[in-house]
Amino acid sequence: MFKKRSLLLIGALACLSFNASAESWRAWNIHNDGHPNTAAMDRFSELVNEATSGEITVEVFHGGVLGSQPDALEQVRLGAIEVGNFNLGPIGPVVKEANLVSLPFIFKSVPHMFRVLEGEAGQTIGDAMAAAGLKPLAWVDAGARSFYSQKPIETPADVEGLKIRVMNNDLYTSMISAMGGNPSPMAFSEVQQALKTGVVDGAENNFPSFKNVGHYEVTTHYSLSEHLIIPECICVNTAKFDALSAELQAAVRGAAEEAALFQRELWAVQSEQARKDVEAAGIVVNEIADKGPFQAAMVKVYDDYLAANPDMAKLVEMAQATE
Ligand code: BDP
Repeated sequence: MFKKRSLLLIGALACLSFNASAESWRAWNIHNDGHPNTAAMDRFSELVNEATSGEITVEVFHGGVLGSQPDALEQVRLGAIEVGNFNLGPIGPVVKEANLVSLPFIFKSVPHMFRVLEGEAGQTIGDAMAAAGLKPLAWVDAGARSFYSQKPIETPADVEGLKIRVMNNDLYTSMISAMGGNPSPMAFSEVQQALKTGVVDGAENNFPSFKNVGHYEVTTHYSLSEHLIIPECICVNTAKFDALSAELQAAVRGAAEEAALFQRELWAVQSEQARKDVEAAGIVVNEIADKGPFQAAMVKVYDDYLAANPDMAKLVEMAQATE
């Protein structure tokens, strides 16, 4: 009898110690099914589970149900949520260095953006994010953002007088103001209704997001200004990550890197498909042969920003000097 009891006790203790070392993480994702990042975050969760033999499990909450992006960023910084797939745009107000990517036309293309991130500038941004509690484990693709509205936007003058929704970052309000438009910062979840009811006249985003949350159902023209190429990250609360053993850190990082590669492949295919789908649904996509006037309008945005943040000049130069 005594023996049986102690065996039971040993069994229970073994269970407890296993549970004590197992961690369950929550992950934030703003997108719904059908968006490449949703599939990539699900893949990340599977890969973490495999690579850590179940020592870390990640439950992904899609559709922004854990909160708006600025709120979720705060929660990851505080450790209330462990992981997120974040856009670097809303990170700029929290981590100044991340604002490099929110300067309009700073990157020549998506590959150029990745080259900058893989170099010294990316290291500086990543270190500053980690110091703020948001450690980037891998960078993911978010294509280029363009304007959409009820009319084509072919020159900066077409933005004049329009109320345009932007993400939460002063650089985007300056960008719209520099063209004579009225910027309206707003949570992603509110944009479709705002477009529908005319609270805003337009917005800007990439094709997958334009399609996935139905913005194409309430606008008519998508104009290829490609004024912002903003990367995203799979980011983890720094303290949580740093507290892991070296093996677990390598496993989690490896899972994020693999999920990010998967995301980039999906992005290439699905962003092209999203464009075809919105065109088939009646959206007129207009090319902008000369982006020069948009770039010229942004000179003031750069001048004002760098006058207020002279310490950012070095990062801007690094990005511009990257081939
Ligand atoms: C999407 C990004 C998402 C942003 C959203 C927005 O993936 O993180 O919240 O744009 O415009 O492209 O708010």
